[in-house]
Amino acid sequence: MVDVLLGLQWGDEGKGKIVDVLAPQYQVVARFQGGPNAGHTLEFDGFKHVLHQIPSGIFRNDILNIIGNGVVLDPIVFKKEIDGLAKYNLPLTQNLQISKKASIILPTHRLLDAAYEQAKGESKIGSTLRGIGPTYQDKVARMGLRVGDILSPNFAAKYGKLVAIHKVILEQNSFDYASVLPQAEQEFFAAVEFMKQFQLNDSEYAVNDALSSNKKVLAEGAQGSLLDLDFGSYPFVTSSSTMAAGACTGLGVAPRQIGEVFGIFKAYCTRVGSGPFPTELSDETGERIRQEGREFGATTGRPRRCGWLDLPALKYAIMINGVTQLVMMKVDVLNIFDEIKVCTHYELPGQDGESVTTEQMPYDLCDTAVTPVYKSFKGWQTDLANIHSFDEMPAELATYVQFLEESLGLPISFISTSPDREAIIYRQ
Ligand code: 2SA
Ligand code: MG
Repeated sequence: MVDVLLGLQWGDEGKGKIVDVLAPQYQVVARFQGGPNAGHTLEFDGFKHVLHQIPSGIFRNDILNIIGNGVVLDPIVFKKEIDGLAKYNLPLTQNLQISKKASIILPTHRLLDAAYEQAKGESKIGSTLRGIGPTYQDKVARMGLRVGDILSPNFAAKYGKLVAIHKVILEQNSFDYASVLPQAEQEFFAAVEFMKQFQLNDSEYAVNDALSSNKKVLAEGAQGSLLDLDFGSYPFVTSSSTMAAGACTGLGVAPRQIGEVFGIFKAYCTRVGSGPFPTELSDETGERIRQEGREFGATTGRPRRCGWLDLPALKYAIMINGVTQLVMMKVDVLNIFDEIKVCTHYELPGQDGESVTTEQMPYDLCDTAVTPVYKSFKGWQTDLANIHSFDEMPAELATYVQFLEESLGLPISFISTSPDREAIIYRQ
């Protein structure tokens, strides 16, 4: 079976850590969407490493890591990531495969990302400017380049044809590309050559062959369910399908092959970039969460917006993904609070001026004044570092966890209490 691991919020739930923890149970770890906009942080044995495009199973030598067809891959970032891994002596040309059908991010895609954001002005998405949107746009428009194209003798010509179209758009937007493009193109073509030493294949065969020989595959999601192109707070979303169904199209596996769906969420919420965020705290409490949780973008360093846990949003994400197991991250960040809040439902303006309550995500979250209604919990105010089982949890944390499990209708399989591999509270 393919188990899927994904974020239930707006990204940065701590997926990288959990993939790394679960990895020993799998023979294959595969990325199915997104690209260098992702920042998956792994910490163990006192070291920290941020991965962007490479699957989080890469530090385990006996795992095959696959960059699937649903990914948008930037060769320049890829080369930098591989160079950054050199010191670990990993067998990268053997345990990493890249789908020939993955899309390639060109230097002009990054410039287009910036040009579109500039043109949007006030209503900009807050994109990571890694060229994600424009690359998926070209894929859907059926004019993008794919990894397999780099093996073609016509690659330079194909590249030139697409870049000529990009230049017209950049000029229409009065975007100065001439001063940066030549240098970026040089780096791009060097990185494309570099990529050729890796296994480029039709990875849908690799994944399905693994399944036929009873191997276990873990599909590693990037970003989060509330950034999904269809179900996120459109237009403030990323351009890929971040939900469980995306693993099918992004790897070439049938829906009936999907097994467990691990839904990762933080004990509070964060969002980086623009867009609606009902439980956002623009006050001192939000600032305390940001400092305590070190909530700054792993790719861009941007400060993340912080707020209390949002159950309507979480229930929605659980529903569209068919989550089977929950994993709660970063509870230790809440150790400092004497009061912890959870949004149980929303209040919205109704048609006749009276307010109505709902537990559902409103269609027009961008335009509706949503007031979160909170339930308060007493904080546990205890260090959780040496706690590894549910039985040892402080009573206040146990009450909080029990409330979440009852509200969400699912067990929380484990709870993470710090970035380290070992810092986990397990359900017995
Ligand atoms: P894009 O670049 O087109 O995908 O941006 C569209 C929206 O998606 C958000 N987005 C993210 N949100 C959280 N984490 C992401 N990854 C990095 C991280 C981000 C960073 O791990 O911290 O370092 O800033 C990620 N990638 C995309 C983005 O903020 C836009 O709202
Ligand atoms: Mg991240």
